[in-house]
Amino acid sequence: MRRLVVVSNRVADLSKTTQSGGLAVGLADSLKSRGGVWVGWDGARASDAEAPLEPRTQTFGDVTSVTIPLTEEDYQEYYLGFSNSVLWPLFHYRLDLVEYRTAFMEGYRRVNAKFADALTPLLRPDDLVWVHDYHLLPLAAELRKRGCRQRTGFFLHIPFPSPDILAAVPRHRWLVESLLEFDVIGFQTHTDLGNLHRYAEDHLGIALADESTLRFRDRTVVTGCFPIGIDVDAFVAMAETPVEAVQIEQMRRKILGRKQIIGVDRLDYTKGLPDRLRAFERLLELYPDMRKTVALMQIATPTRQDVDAYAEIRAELEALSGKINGRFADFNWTPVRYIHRAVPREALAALFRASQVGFVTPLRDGMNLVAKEYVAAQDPDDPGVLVLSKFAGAAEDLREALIVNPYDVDDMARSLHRGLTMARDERQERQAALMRRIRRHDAKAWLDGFLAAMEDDAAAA
Ligand code: GDG
Repeated sequence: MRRLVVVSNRVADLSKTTQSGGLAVGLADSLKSRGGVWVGWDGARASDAEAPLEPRTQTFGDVTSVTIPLTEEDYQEYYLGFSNSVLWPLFHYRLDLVEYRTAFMEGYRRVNAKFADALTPLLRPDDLVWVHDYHLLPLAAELRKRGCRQRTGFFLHIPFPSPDILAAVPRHRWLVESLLEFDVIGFQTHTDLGNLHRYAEDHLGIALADESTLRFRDRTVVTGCFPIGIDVDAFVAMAETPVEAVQIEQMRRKILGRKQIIGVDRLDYTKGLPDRLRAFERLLELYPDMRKTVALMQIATPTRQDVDAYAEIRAELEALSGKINGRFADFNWTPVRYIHRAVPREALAALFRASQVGFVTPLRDGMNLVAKEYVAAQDPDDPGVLVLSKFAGAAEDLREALIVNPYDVDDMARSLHRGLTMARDERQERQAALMRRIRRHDAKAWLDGFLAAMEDDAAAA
């Protein structure tokens, strides 16, 4: 079996992955089973005075982690700048939030070159190099410049925008040409895949060789759709494990005949949080019988607080939840519970199970794992209803959810009402179908599918 080298912006803490759950576990397991290396930034920022900065290597059984230090300048230009103030908003169709500066682009190239410098001496000839996400689009190109000929794969966790949106950023052609230096390129959805194909055709004049491959600079590039998923059984088990505080709260609600809608997101402007709160407010306006009988719990985990746009959305949400509570709250009922903190994973799973609606309304999202986690957490006998944005990658598959337009507050309010009043047999049918879907496209299927595409490619070479 070929050795796997995973490269991502940050390296998961390999000593802790059993607790943290999610994707890191799947990748770490895969690394452990075949032996491998995980390379990424260590999260620290060193001042230039401390240079030269060397990568740090740690070994955990058969897995080696190599962390690359960044300077304050790298952090500002590569991470906060090009990655999170240009590519993140651009790829989520938020041209209004893109803040392009030439220095950001230069920092981005410099850090990708730094990653390539650290990687090159580590690589063995038959390694599979699997690179993750928008921070590292040009990494294969940098590796090729250094003479590396290993098989490289790239998976984009976020959406790939339509060609006209992408063309709004300077040097877009360079970005896509760099991306095409990978041997395998994977996306979350068919929409994203189609967007790359259209860009290649319209801007680079490259026609598809067949439905998934294109020829670029005398090489064959394999492109595909690999929807990411969760470890369903692990999440089911977690949701079935009692969490006392959640159980007590659930009993209290049962006695009072109250229901709960839940939202869980990183506090990001792509997640559609202000309109989600407005939709809940609209529910209370349109259906007065819902007042005092339903509450919204929104957990919004702090993230990227050094980027201005994130401070703005935080202030907006605090004002909105205060406004809704001021308008509707009663002495024994608080309509919105807004939590701006990270919550332990076990508590999240229990909260999902104890909530009658999972409210997932991103304006754009690569996939959205919360939608899948909400489904996995439900009691099959008395399941809740998933209300899901049509612009989440997950909506391409999870068709038995109530699909909504996250820009249409009335549409979301009506779907909330429908979910909260849905008969048990319809809920059971939808739940069973959704469970089948999240099992078919789980974390293992994603991992195995992508690795097989990389290995196939190697076999074909
Ligand atoms: C990117 C793409 C794509 C959230 N709050 C807490 C917490 N979480 C966990 C959730 C879930 C994960 O974080 C979030 O994953 P999502 O997929 O929903 O969203 P992004 O973070 O934006 O992820 C996305 C994903 O990459 C994978 O490819 O699906 O489209 O944007 O697992 O449960 N976990 C804990 N406490 C919290 O407060 N423990």
